[in-house]
Amino acid sequence: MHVLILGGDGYLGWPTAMYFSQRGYEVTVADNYFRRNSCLELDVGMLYPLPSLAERAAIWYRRTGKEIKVVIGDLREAEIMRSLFSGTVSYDWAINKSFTGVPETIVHYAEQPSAPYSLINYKYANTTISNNLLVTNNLMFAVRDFSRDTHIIKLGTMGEYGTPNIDIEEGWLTVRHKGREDTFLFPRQASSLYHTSKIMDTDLMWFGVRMWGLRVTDLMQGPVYGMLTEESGVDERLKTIFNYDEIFGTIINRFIVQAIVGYPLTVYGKGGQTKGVLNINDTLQCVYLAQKHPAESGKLRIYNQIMETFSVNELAELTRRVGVKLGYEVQIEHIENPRVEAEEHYYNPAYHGLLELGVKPHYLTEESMEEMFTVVERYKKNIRRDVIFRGIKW
Ligand code: USQ
Repeated sequence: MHVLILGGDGYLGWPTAMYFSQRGYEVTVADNYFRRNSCLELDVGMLYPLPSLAERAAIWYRRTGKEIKVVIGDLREAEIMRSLFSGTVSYDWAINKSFTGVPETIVHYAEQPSAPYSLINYKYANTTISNNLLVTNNLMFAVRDFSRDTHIIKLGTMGEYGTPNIDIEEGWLTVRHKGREDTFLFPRQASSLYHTSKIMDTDLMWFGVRMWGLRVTDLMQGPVYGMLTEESGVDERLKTIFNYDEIFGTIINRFIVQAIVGYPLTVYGKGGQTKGVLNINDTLQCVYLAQKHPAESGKLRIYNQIMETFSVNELAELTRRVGVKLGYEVQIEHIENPRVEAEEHYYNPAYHGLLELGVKPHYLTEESMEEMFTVVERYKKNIRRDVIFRGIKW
């Protein structure tokens, strides 16, 4: 089985590559270093430095004897995407440089993933929309033209649904209208341009499914937290990228860093915003189980990829409790919300599909948060207070 991971250098991409490799899959990763380059360009820092993707693959090979092939390239260029299927690809790192063959599964993470990034100004909005849509479209056509049976696992996001005043279903809604009934994609109303680009991705894939019988799984993921996975334990240098800044850091990771450096936890507005969250190890399980049980051809299968829900206030309170237990003085500050979003809302998403596939959730507890504190503490001297909050306004 060959798994191709697009965006294999990112926060989720690299741990996913090791996870599949560890389980005996042939793995190829492709990435253009968007995330690292943006961290440099925007000067947002990261908790610790990272080896290059080729260095990571070489370390992984030395430690486990398993090969992860690396392609550095911009997947907005259709020919680079197509080379991954046609066999004309040139690997930037591999033990065996011959073509592995078309992938049976593709995990598509090759997206600009940040809501604040997408609203810095019109240029960053353009980068978000052009990157996310072009890569998805290039992928769709490559699969259509070279390997229609390949299963595409695409990362969507819970933010596509917004915060409707009804229960959120897993992707689809059956509507009765004037005595007739049909099933449609669940209504979507995103609150950032990043999230809007993800809605458009879904629409592209839904088109490919209807026209050409592609098989697609869309994983509607909530904010992910954590950094250690079983495979990253193999070598200190294999840890994934960890951002705590306003642009690329997600809320739980950010709050832990803030608590450690004595920066008052930045709760935006009233803090009643509620999100479905998950541990990075659960992302890996979900993607793996989606691969094991692929969508049928001609089907767009959608799962809500969250394990539990918390409001921002609850997350801040949990961080404060854990921080105080560990001897930190943790303040919580409600600051003016730079985003346009509902700060108090109804939120009741369904999320049983992945549990039925067999995911065993790692819940967020005081103990699991304490473990994250102990890892972040080791890098305390690297933390830059100036990147924690800049106030990118919607
Ligand atoms: N928030 C604060 N204080 C902060 C940072 C965030 O109150 O310092 C609030 C935000 O206003 C928001 C919530 O916490 O209501 C979550 O913010 P976030 O930055 O953790 O997450 P978000 O911008 O929604 O995006 C992240 C990932 C994205 C993924 C998404 C899943 O960056 O790639 O798709 O989570 S979801 O939010 O379910 O759409």
